Amino acid sequence: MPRITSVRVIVTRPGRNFVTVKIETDEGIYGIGDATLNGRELAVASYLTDHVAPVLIGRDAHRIEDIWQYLYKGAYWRRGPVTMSAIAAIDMALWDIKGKVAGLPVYQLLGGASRDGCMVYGHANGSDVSETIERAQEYLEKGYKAVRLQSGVPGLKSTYGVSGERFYYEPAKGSLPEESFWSTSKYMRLVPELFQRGRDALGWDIHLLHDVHHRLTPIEAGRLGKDLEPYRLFWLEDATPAENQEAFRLIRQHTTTPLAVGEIFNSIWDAKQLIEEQLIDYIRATVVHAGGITHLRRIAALADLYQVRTGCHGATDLSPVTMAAALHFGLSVPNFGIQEYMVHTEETDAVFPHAYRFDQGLMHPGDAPGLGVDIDETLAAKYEYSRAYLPVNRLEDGTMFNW
Ligand code: GCO
Ligand code: MG
Repeated sequence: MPRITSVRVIVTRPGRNFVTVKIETDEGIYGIGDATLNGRELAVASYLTDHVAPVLIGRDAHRIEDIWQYLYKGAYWRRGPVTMSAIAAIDMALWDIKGKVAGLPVYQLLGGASRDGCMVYGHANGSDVSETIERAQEYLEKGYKAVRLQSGVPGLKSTYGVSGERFYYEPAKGSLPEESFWSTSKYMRLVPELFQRGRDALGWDIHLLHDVHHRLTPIEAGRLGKDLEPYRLFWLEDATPAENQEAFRLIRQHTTTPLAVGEIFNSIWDAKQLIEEQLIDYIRATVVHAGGITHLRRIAALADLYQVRTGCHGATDLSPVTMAAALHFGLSVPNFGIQEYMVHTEETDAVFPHAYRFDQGLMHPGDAPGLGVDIDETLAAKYEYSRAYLPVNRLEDGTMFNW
């Protein structure tokens, strides 16, 4: 039985900030987990170093469920993004260790492959509709089966999901938050045109997705979903803020466009009503922000009872360690739907060498024992942390709004 001898936190910035936990054991085997919480990284780093590491030394690394329960129930203060990202990182690292000890990739420990690979979607972002479609065409050429369309909105200086980069989208920047401005009416006029022209140019064999990024009221979301019905979206994401789960009842009354939600959820309780009332079609909770593989499996098991499928968050602020863990989870879980995939920069990939691979629109975690991802600590040490914030968003009259 491998005993935990050290729990270390590694903060690095190969192009962007990442927090990684490394658990070492007396048998020489170690595991790693992602603890990155975009824009609030050091809070999780401190939670792990100051409060979690001391209670893990000497424990049996194989007791994943018990350690999960110990950290969740034992803190007394349950849930929340900082706590749940810290627990997630420990959980990932312990699965990594168990896989390495067994000599098996983690997906084999989770019941084995339920499919050949995990369908992923890429991000086509353009400053206008034509540019977005051009980028979507590039994804088609790369073999993607699904792509998300986001376009700049005429009359708005900047908008969520659009960046100057071709395949990277990196919203966290600057030592203070950037301010962007929003107009629901301008946006609502643009999106149906985006998808009409998108279908005309890209055809019907590709899945199309869109992220509203929490910016509509439920009745506006109902209207948008209805307007988009002719274009048969794979999903409409984060149509309205989801703290109030009941709000989705109103959207459901008005549209059959499939709904996805949950990238900011951190526990099963955030999604319980949404799932049980079948108010959503896809749950976007991720390994890193929702308590690790152990807790995400629990969420997926609940979702499966209601024919809700998974669609895990996979933006660039989720490190390659999360990407690997998400693919082991996705390959094995019965109700997998799709996985978001934004390629990392070369700098990031060099710090986190990994076994997962992309082929013809599907991704596979590879067959290396454990998670199949590592951290090059010497290289990581060369990139110093620097504070970066997600943007904030205001209405055109200056009112603070949802980003
Ligand atoms: C997505 C997300 C991201 C988040 C980002 C926050 O669907 O990929 O909305 O773009 O905004 O990951 O850290
Ligand atoms: Mg999103």
